[in-house]
Amino acid sequence: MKKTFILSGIIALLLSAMWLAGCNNVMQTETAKNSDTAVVTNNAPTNDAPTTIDSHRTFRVDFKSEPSEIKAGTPTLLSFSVKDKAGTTVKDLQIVHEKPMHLLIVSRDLAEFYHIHPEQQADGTYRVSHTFPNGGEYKLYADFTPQAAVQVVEQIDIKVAGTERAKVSLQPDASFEKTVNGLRVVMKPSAGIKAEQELTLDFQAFDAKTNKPATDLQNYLGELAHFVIISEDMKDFVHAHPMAKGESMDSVKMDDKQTDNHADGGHDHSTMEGMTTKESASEVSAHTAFPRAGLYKLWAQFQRNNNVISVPFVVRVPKGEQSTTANNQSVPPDAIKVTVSGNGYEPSQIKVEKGKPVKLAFYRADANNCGGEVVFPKLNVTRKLPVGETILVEFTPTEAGELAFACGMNMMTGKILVQ
Ligand SMILES: [Cu+2]
Repeated sequence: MKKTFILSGIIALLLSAMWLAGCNNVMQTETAKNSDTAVVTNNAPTNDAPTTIDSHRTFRVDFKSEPSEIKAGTPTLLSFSVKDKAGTTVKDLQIVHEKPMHLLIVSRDLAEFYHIHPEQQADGTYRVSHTFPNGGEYKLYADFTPQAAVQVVEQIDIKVAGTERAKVSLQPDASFEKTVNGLRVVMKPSAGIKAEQELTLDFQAFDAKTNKPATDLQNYLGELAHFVIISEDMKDFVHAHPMAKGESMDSVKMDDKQTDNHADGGHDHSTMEGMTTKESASEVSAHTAFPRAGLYKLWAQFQRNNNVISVPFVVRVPKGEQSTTANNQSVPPDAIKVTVSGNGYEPSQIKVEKGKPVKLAFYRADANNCGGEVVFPKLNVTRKLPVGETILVEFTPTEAGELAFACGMNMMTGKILVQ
C-alpha cells in the first residue's frame, strides 16, 4: 500500500493532532506564522468577527540554556517556557504526534539536523539536554500547540561556542536518490518543482543490501515517515503529514477528528510505536508546495529497527509562473476583504443580506498556507488565489442560510451567513 504524506504545517484544530499535518506548514521567521489548518472557530458563532485565534500574538516562548553559554561538546539543558499574553506559563500543551513539544535543531549551513523532544517539568517548562558537536550558529524550531489554539513554531537563533567545522555549502542534488544507514530512498516529484506550486513528493524506500522494497518501516511518532523542509535562509519551515494514498483530504480530516482526542491522552497510533506487526508500506508521499524560489533542504525521517533514519535531499526551486511581483490590487470599497493566511480565513464568518449583491475580496499574502484555491460548493465557484493578488468573488444570495467556503483541500473553512 502506498501512503501519501500531506505536508503540513504545523498546526490547527485538525492538526492539533499532528505534528505534520494536512497542508503546508510553512513558518516564516519574522512572524513565526503557523501553518496548517489553523482554523479555530467558536462553537456558537453569533457575529461576523474573526473567530480565529492568532496564536502568535497570544503565545511566546522564553528560552534559556544551562549553562547559559552553550559550548560545543558540553551537554546543555535547553529550556522552553511557553507564556500567554499575560505572561503566565502555559503548562497545558496539546499532544501532537505523541509529544507536547517537538524541537528541531539545525545548523546554519543546514548540514546538521536533530529532532528531539523536550519533556515537561514540574514548573511547566519543557526541557531537553542536547550536546552540540560543533561551534557556530544554529537555529531551534520549537513546535507546539497550546490548548484551543493553533500550532506555534518559535524560531530561536543561538550561537554555540567552540571550534567550528568547515561550512558545508548547500548544493542541489543531481539525483534524488540517497542511502542512509542501509535504507535507500528515491524521491520523485509529481510535477516540475516550482515556487508556490503544489505538488506531491513520492518516496520509495528500499533495503540497500537486497534492493527490495523496505517493508519493515516502523511507526515513528505515530506515522510511517515525517518530513521537515527548511529554506536555505532558514525562514521557511515546513512539516509533513502522512496520509494513506487514496484517502481524500476529507477523510483524513475526519480521521484526525476521531482519533486525535487529546483529552483522552492523544491519538491511538501510539500503541503502534516501534512495533512492526505486519509488512509496512515502502512508499510514502508528501503533498507540499515550496513557498519561494531558492534552495531547500528536506529531511525524510523513517524508523527501522528502532532507529530513526533521516534522509536528506537538497532541492533547487525555480521561480513559479505566478511568483512574480505581487499585484496588490486594492480592495473595492464595497467589497469585504477576506485575508487568507496560515491562520485560515479572516474573517471566517461573514454576515450578508439575502437579495443584496455580495463582493468578497480574497487576499492571500503569502504561500505559507494551503489556501491556493477557494471553493464555494453551493455556488459552484472555484477561484485560484495567487499570492499577492486580490481576487473578487461576487454573487447575490437568493436564500437565507449558510454558504460554506473552503480551500481546495477543505482544510481551511469559512462561512457566509445569509440573513
Ligand atoms: Cu518531534
